[in-house]
Amino acid sequence: MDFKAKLNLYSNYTNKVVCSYLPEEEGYQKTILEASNYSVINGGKRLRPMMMLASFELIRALKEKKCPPVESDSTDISKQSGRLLCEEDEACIGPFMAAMEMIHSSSLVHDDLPCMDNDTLRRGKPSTWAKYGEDMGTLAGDALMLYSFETAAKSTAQDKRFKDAVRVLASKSGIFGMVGGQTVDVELTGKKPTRKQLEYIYKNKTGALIEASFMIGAILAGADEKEVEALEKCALSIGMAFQIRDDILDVESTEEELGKPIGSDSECGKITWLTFYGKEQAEQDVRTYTAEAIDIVKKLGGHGFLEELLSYLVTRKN
Ligand code: GRG
Repeated sequence: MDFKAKLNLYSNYTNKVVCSYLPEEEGYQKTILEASNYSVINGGKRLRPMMMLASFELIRALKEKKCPPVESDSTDISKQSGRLLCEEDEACIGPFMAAMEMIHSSSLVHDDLPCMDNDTLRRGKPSTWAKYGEDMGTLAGDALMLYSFETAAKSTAQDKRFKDAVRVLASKSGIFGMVGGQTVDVELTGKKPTRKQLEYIYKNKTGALIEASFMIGAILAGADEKEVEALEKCALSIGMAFQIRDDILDVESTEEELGKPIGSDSECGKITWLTFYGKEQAEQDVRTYTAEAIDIVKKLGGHGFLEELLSYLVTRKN
């Protein structure tokens, strides 16, 4: 199977799992349910839950000393039904995959608000606040953030793994993760950050959820502390590469391709990796961080699809 076919398989399956946990749009609070679901269903590459799934498969294969299912040419379930996990595994990790995408979506909803980036376009469609109003946009972000934990609680993971996974989900999303990174990003808008501050922003604002995705996938598959740490490091490199590529796209892409206005960083007065280090160095850094991440995956036994996905992200167009 070529990479594009595998990517289709993984993203369709991930999307199905994520959407299966979205709440019904009913009751007096229907508007907020619609606004929350709109922000999740409204496109999105599903990269974080997909990475969580790949990390789960990587550790599972390492533990079982066999190839990840999608790479195998034998009678794996994916070829028969487009399903990548058996029912039991899906009940364990599925709620966390959905929870991760909900937190990610809630961060995009809040990031687009007038008090943050004031963006009216997201994934080529009106951003949530632009469609539902600023009040409902704010509430939709709040609602999704909390519903993600309600969803994670549906996991059938065993006690210790469940507790560890929830702890990672909360801490990487919060003050010592994404919220921390966004705080510094907002405070330094219009000012020149130091290298350390810039690195802190990228590691936390963008990297933290990617780290959580890898770590949770690994924890649920039974990884030991060292394996979780290795994947946290791997994900940090991916997060750095991903955000630097995002900076490049903000300058080089088109609104049509990106699904949101380009040039928004400089318009907001943000110093990015690109403006700080220059285009050549930024492109080199994307390649170096990605190579570091792939090296860690290989050292843990390798995962064909994940390695290809990471290489593909170096030149992603949206
Ligand atoms: C919700 C707890 C909580 C806090 C919100 C506003 C905020 C705090 C954080 C903003 C974080 C942010 C927007 C970081 C940028 C990360 C980034 C590059 C997102 C784009 O990710 P893609 O390309 O998006 O995976 P799609 O559209 O594919 O889902």
